[in-house]
Amino acid sequence: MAIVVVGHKNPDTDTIASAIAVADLWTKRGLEAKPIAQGEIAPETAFVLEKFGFSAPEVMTDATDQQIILVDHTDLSQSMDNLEKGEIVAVVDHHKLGDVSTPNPLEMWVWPVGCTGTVIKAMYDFYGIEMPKNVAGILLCAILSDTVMFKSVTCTDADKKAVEELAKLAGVSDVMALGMEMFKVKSAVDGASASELVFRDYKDFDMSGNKVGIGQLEVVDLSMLDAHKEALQAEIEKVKADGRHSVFLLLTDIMKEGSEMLIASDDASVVAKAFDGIKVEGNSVWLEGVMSRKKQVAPNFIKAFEG
Ligand SMILES: [Mn+2]
Repeated sequence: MAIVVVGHKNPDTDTIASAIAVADLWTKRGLEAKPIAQGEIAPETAFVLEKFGFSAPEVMTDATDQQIILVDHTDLSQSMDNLEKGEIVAVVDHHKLGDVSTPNPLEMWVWPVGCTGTVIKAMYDFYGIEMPKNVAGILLCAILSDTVMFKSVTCTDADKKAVEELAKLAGVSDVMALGMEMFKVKSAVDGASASELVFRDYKDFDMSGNKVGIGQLEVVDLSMLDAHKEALQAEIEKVKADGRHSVFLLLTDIMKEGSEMLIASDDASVVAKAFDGIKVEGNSVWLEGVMSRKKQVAPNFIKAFEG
């Protein structure tokens, strides 16, 4: 039975591209493996797969009796059902170590870089296996996506170097043009409801006993959202009213490299506390240079709620 290679729930481009690439690498090492997904793929990922001639991996959610390789996550909450009834044989990731554990030794490749794709490039090199052109293409896109075209604070020199080499392998001459094309697909907001947009990339946090939601929409140009802002504000007010202290929605402009944050809160003074006394006018604020919820927003609010 083929080893299943799986990324996190609510799959993004890195998770899907990494599953496909690692399955290819393992199969070429003589261990049959197949990529799977825990759910439907996002429009950005569909664009990337189509561009390089792949179809979406089969959806599978139960790990019972499977041999499994985890990519792009090690948190039980993000992984397959019944993971303990399967056997994890390898992990390839770039996040903090989560809470999975194994009874047997395993192969682990976990690096503090901007994307799992960067780790996988190094694995092909390590095993001396030639990477197919189309695999190079999707890994290249995964790195551009995860690092927001090198602008995220999570991006490292290793990611940039991997992109350079992958672009050669994939025959992509203009990496930034490909990235823009991809982010335009990701930015598409017309036709989506306010609720879909708020929850497209949304996480709830427990901050000193307060339930706080933070969503994020990344677009290539904030003006794309002008017609939607009122509805988005109304939607986050609604989400807040459902048992939360605050809901924040980051509207991230990847070209201007900053975020407008829409605010719905029982006590909006936490925003000034979180961001050095910044002045809030009405229910939104511009956060210059802020693009990462994980590194530049959630930790600030966690501290603000503590104080
Ligand atoms: Mn990733």
